[in-house]
Amino acid sequence: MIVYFIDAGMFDIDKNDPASPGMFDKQQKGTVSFEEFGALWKYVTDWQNCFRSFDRDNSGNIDRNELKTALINFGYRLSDHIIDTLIRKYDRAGHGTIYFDDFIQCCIVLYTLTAAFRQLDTDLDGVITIHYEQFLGMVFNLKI
Ligand SMILES: [Ca+2]
Ligand SMILES: [Ca+2]
Repeated sequence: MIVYFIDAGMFDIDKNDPASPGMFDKQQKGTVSFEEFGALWKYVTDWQNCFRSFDRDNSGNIDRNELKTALINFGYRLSDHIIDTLIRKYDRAGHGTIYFDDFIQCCIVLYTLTAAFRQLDTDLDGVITIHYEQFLGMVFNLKI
């Protein structure tokens, strides 16, 4: 399971990104010690438990309504239009549902994009005005 994630690019080693396994390689040796593996394992099982709790019908994947409930629980207020967009983007099999690793990816990307937006939305009204180059800089500097 873990090897699969690494292959999928989920855990790109980036020491500065808290959402990457670099955070488990505390000694920055490029390898993961037993303790660090424990932390990594906990990270994965936490995600698994999170996924299972939102997979209401135990289908092994997250459908549209399950995703909506999950994101509301995480504190996001997103329109149905955006939920549909997320499903389309992360629905690898084309069945209108999202698998475990795609669910994690979806959550992390959403978190990263939201954090980047929030930095510029200083008055927290959900609106930002940025220049073209600011936008490009923002997007290309994202670790997604
Ligand atoms: Ca389900
Ligand atoms: Ca604003």
